This record gives sequence, structure tokens and C-alpha cells, in this order.
Amino acid sequence: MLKMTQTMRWFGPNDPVSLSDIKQAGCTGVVTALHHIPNGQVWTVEEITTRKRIIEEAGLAWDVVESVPVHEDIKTQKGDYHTYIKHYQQSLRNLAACGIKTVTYNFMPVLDWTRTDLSYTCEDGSKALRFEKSAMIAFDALILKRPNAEADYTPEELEKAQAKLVSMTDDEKQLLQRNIIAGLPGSEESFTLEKFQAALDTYEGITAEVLQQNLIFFLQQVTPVADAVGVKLVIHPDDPPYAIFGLPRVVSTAAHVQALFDAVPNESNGLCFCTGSFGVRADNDLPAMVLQFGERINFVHLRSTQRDEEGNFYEANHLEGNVNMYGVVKALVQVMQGRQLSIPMRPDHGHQMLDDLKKKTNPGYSAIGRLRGLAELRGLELGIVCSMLENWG
Ligand code: DNO
Repeated sequence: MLKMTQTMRWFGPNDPVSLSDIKQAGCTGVVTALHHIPNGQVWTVEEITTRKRIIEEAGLAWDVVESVPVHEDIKTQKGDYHTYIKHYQQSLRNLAACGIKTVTYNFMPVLDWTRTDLSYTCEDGSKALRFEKSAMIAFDALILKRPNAEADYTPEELEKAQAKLVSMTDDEKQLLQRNIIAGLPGSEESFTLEKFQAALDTYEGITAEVLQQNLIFFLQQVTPVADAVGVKLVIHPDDPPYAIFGLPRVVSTAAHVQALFDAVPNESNGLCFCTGSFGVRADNDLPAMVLQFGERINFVHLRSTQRDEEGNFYEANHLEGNVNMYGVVKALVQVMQGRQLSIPMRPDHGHQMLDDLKKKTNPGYSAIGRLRGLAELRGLELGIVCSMLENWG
């Protein structure tokens, strides 16, 4: 029976986690990107080949690109966005020419994924990433002082944010600011306060409807090229899956995703099913979403989060928290048998734990926590596959 292809994210030759580490974790491939190429520039065949060779010499395959970033001008349809779309098309052709056929991207305005705390101590002593609403509001309304930010929050939320800010030292405030706007691993942007506000201002007048139309326009331009060269584009959902900084969000729910597939039915228009992102919303039924979008899921991020009633969440162990991982993996196994193909997955994030607590690691991307997650997930998958085989006699 077909199982998922096991991969890990690798940030390139400077990643403290080596290709050999990834191979020892049991992976057959990696997910990586040419982070050194500025956003909006073409990925040349030469650059792609150089990276591919390094990966293959380590006995691994480059299964998925994460990500070819989408330039902000494309999201806002300002400036030189036609040129950036042409560059994107060319990067897809070049990747296909090198045999790399799955490309991740996201359409989150200004910031890629966002957390307020990168070393939240769990009950077992390991460290997790966390999103605390009061800290977020304190940064938005009281440190950044975004115009009209107060209008987005209730008086109680603002009061809590005020109390949070008062409880923080200057160093803690600096750290909060860095965590939110200095760029988490894989993000292409890093901002100062002034530059961040200027970036937010470029979304003036861009409602969710407009952003969705801009995404659809982008897909209409790039999917015919991707179809022709056999590349699957996979969109990563919003993380967190709701509005922050008053910015529009268009990839947070099943309805959002369905709207994209309805508008652009091209075969290459696919989804990166990230359980950690979608799972933050209680109204996203993850196993049902896997079955609904199964034909278009071409890459999977498996991770869980634990929410509380205030809208905070932290990244739980992979088989704990709010995500029904059994249901998700079972649905994925069914989808793969139906499609008769193996979908690449990666354990998304992991706790900083054991020896990694003493090392400088990329937040969320330390080796041991991800290895724990991967080991648990492949055990879960094997159990599901075996019990299905038994049931079928
Ligand atoms: C975070 C990642 C995201 C993801 C991009 C895809 O850990 O899942 O940064 O790579 O949003 O474009």
C-alpha cells in the first residue's frame, strides 16, 4: 500500500541540521528553496542544478520547493507585478527542466508565518513556538501604534494587552518585536518598525475580495505554464488562519480553498495541506478537508497546535493538541490509494529538546524535535496502513 514520502525541510548549506542528519532521520528527500535569490528574481537552471547536486550527493532527492516566494507587488497588483509574474513563470519552467515538480508558495500579506514567543517552555521542559493574542495586540496597538488598530479589538482585549505590556521589560519588548517582524525561518522579509508600517500601508484599500482576485489573477497567469511543464503549485494556508494587523486573509478555511479551485480548475492548482495552520481554527474539520481536497493535495505539513479559549495557541507534540492526526493520516492514506501516488510530507516544526536546547537552532526547525514528530507520524501511518490491509483480509 502506498505511504507518504518522508521529507524534512532543509534551509540549505548553512542549515545547522545537515543532509546527513535528515537521511538518518529516515527521510528519502528534502524540501528546500534558494533563499539567497532575492524575491522576484528568476531561479536559473544553473542555481537549481547546483543545489540539486548537493542534495543528491548526500543520497537524498529534492522533492519539493518551499517556497518560490510571491512578490508583494503581485499580491497588491502594484508596481512591476507583470514582470514578477513573468519571472515566476520562468522559475517554474527552469525547475521543471531540472526535474523538480512540486512548488510551494503562500499569499499571506507582508508577513509569512507569525508567532509571538519562540521559546515557550512546555510542561516536559522542551520549548515550543506560541502565539499569544495579548502580546500580538500589545505589539500592534501599543508598540507599533498602527493607526486605528484599536478598532480591531474589544476593550477587554486592549486592557489585557496593556497589562501585558506593563509586565514586560524593555528587552522582552524588543524580543517580541523581533519575533514578529524580523522574519522567522523561511520568511523572505525582515522589517524595522517604520518599514513594517510602510508595508502595511501598501494594503490600504485591499479588502479580502481584492486580495482573492489578485491571487486568482496570479493563478490564471502561472497555472497554464505549470500545467504545460508538469509542475504542481501548492498554496500554503495562512498562519495563523485569521486576520492580523488588519490585513486581509484568503487561505484560512475550506471555503477559501474551494473558491480558488472553482475559479482556477487547472490541474497544477494545488494545496499544501498544513494541519498546523488550518488546525488553529476549530471550524476547520481537517479529515473532512483532506477528503474534500484530496485530488489537489500534493504536499503535506503535519503538526498540531493546542488552542485556549482566548485565541492563544502553542505548537503541541505532533500526536497531541487539537489536530485529529489519526483522522488526517487515515484520510491521506485513503486519498493516496485512490490516486495511486505517494504524497510528500514533512513533520512541520518540532520542539527544541534534549541536546538541541544547548544549540542555536532555527525556531521550529531543530533536528531532534522534528525527528520525534516524524517517527511518531510514520508509526501512526504504518499502523493505519496495516490495519486497513487486515480489514481487507
Ligand atoms: C513555516 C512554514 C511557512 C511556509 C510558507 C510557504 O514554518 O510552513 O513559512 O514555508 O508559508 O510559502
